Formats: sequence, structure tokens, C-alpha cells
Amino acid sequence: MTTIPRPSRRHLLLAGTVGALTLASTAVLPAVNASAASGCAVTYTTSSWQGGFSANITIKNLGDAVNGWTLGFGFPDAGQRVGQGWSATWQQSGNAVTARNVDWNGSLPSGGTTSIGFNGTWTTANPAPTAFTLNGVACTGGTTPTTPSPTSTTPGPPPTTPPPTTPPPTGTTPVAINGQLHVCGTKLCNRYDRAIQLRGMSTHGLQWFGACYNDASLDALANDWQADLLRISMYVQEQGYETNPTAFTNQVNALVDKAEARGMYALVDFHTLTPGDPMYNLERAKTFFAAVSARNASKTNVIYEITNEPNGVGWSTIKNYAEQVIPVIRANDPDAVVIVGTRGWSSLGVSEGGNSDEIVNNPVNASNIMYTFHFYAASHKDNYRAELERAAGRLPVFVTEFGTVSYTGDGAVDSASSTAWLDLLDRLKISYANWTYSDAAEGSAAFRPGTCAGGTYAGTSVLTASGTFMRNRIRTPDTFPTS
Ligand code: IDC
Repeated sequence: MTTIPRPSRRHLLLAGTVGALTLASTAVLPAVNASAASGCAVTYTTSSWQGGFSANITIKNLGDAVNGWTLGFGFPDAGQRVGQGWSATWQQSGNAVTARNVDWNGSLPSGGTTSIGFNGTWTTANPAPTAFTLNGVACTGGTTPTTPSPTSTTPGPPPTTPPPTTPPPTGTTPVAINGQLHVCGTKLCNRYDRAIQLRGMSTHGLQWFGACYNDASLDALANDWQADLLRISMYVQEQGYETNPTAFTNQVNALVDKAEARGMYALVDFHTLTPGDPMYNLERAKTFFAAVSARNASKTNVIYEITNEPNGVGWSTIKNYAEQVIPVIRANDPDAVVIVGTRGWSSLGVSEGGNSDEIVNNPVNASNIMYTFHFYAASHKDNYRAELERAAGRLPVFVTEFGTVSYTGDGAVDSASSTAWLDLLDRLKISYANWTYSDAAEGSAAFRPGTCAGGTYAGTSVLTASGTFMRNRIRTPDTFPTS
């Protein structure tokens, strides 16, 4: 295993600036031939800048189910080279490129899709390849086994319009190194199929603290705090999403872009709290996640948290909710990790007298998912830590929210308990986001009141006790495996 300590982001930011000034190209391949029973359709999308590019490829299997696949294509220009790739094993010989599946995406059902990609370089030109093969069979687009026609000119799938996007992450950011994440066993894994831990911060409610999330504050989070992750907390009630779905959806999307531009993962939090029954918001959740997952499908930095803290309802209700919302996301973004809230304010059931057995015995019927655990260090101690450790051996767990203070979100930092918690999360490689990256007048806020109006976020002079504690923890170098 090799590990890369976190260097400065200066190089990345320069690369991004160059990218914004030069060309960005998108190529969607039409069908070039009709085909018989087995077949495939490929969408090849690039963002390109002087000398470099990032390619995203979506493969759709139009034939029978396959277990193990190899995608082949040739670069039209001799100067084009594959660099670091993700979600496949990449090889190039001359201009011929092959991408072989990795463990978790090898089985492709009939009609199934998967997304892979790579960062590459070019010298004189960067045209899109025009012919792809899947397991040796030409990918001819939208033909089906029942409509063979050698002279057909039926076009392939309609071009998808990518969202306006900032230059792709390159270099040494968390997203550039780790790429599209997936769940492997009980862990969150990167493009090398190795377990990683993401450490970052949660916004406060966007309806109240939207002014705290801007280029300067997110530069501070990425560069000064060296965070891997921004959790975007979109309340549904309390003057949140339900009052203006379009505006809140746009606000979330804008923050996904800002996280992407800085190489951070974006955790999209559908912040249900009161009422505690997620079913109350089922239709809103479907509408919201359909829009956000369609718009951000080609990004590699998005993780979906479908309900914040269910409470007062049984696990079977949460599971039922999850099994209705997850397919909405998967229809657009099949390879994104989805995180499911748990009973008792996402305490794995503990705060309502249960434990993680109810999930282990009756898991959500979906793959590539994790389960939420939340704690507030001054309120939740040894018995919660013991249950988390027990659960983590059996379930993929993500701490999408926690506080260094009491569960009210206020009060003093409990340093001893917070340290015990974070040491445990580090040891178990459990990812986390701290509540909150805001200047709310409460102990859990990282910034002193008035900071967001002042506009300076980097350094320690603007921080509360909680902010100082969290910045110290998050700034320590990551050790992301790169092979
Ligand atoms: C708190 C905020 C507080 C707000 C309250 C109600 O800190 O300003 O008035 O919500 O909206 C959670 C929730 C999170 C809470 C947090 C602290 O996910 O929304 O934020 N908390 O109470 N679960 C446990 C604690």
C-alpha cells in the first residue's frame, strides 16, 4: 500500500483556472452500426483543458447479462494518453485502450449501466473515440436484439445535457485521488477498492445560514481545514425545502459544484427532523432526489443521505422509505453511494431502546448503501460507542453528523468524550461530518457569531472552542491508499 500525505492545493487551483479559460468538450456517440443480440451503448463525455482532460464513460449493456466485462476503444490522436482511472482497471497499448471491470461493477444485467472514467493527457488534439467494444462486441448504440437491420441508421440514445460544471478535479484533492466511491464489505472504498475515511464538516440549515457558504468559506474548508467532505444540510421543514422546492434544490446543486471545484465530496442531506416519520416527506424526497441525481449523475463527488434523523417510527418504516427513494436515485446515478438514516435520531436504534440487530436482521434491499450513526459527545458516551463498534463489524456505517457538545447543539465542548469518539472513528475508518460549519450562536458552531458577515474564515482567530478542536482533527494528513 502506498499512501499520499496531503500536499498543498495550490497546484490544483491553478489547473482549475486554466481549465476554465479553455475548451470543454462533450461528445455523445451516436450509433454507427446496427447490431445483433449482444450489444452496448456508450456515452463518452470529456472536460478538456490545455494538455489534459477528464473523461466519464457510461456503458449500457444492451445484450444478455454479463459477469465480467472489458471495454475497448482506440484514441484517434497519437498524443492521447490515459492517466489515472477509476472504477475499472485501465491499460493502454499504442492508441488501444482497455478498461476491465473491478469487483463491485463486474456484473451488468441486461439493460444495466455503469460509469467509469479517467484523467488523461493530450498533445495536439483531443477528439473523442468513435468505436467502442464491450467483450469484443461493437457498441452500436440503441439497437435491440429484436431489431437487427444492417442498413439501419437508427441513432443511439439521445444526448444527455451535462450540468454546467466547473473544471474537473485533478491532482491531489480527496476527489482527485479517490474518485467515485463505493461500499466494499462494511467500508467506504475508493477507486482502488481500498477502505478510506472522509473527514469534514456539515453546514447548518441552509435556510438560516446560507450566507456562510461561499467561495471564501469553502476555500477555507478545503485548503485551511484540509477537509474531504462538505455535508449540505437542507432542512425539509422549519422554513426549508417544503417552502420553495426549486430554490432549495438550486442552492444544494450550487454547493455540490463548489465542493466539486475544490475536490471535496458533497454529502446531500435531506434533513428531516420533525416530524420524525420519513414517510411524511416521501413524495418530496422522490421529487428532490430525482432532480438532484439527474443533474449531478456524471459527477464523482456526490453522496446521497436520504433522511437525516428518523424518530418515533420503527425500522420497518425507515426501510420501506429507503426502498422507495433509493431506486429514484439509482435510475439516474446508478453508482452513487446512498446513506440511510436509522431509528432513534440515527442512533442505530439505541436512543429508542433498540440496537443495530434490527438492521442486520432486516437490511435495506439495495446495494452500495451505508447506514447513518449520529452522536453528541457530551450526551452520548460509552454505551453508544460500544454499540457503534459492534455495528461497524457488521454494517457499513457513516457518521454523517455529530457534535462535540450536547444533543441540544449547545453547551461546552466535551473534549474527553469527543477525543474518545474521534479516535474510535479513525480506528474503524468511519467517515464523519461535524455539526456545524456555521456561526450560529450555539456551542456546536465552528465560527464565532458574526464571522459569516465579516467574510474571513481561514485561521483560528474566527473559531469557537468546537471549531478549534475540529480544525485540529481534520487538518491532519489523510492517508488515502493509491494502489
Ligand atoms: C439543531 C440546531 C439548532 C436548531 C435545531 C432545530 O443546532 O440551531 O434550532 O436543530 O432545527 C440533531 C439534528 C440537528 C440539530 C442538532 C443539534 O440533526 O438538526 O441542530 N442535532 O440539536 N440531531 C441531534 C442533534
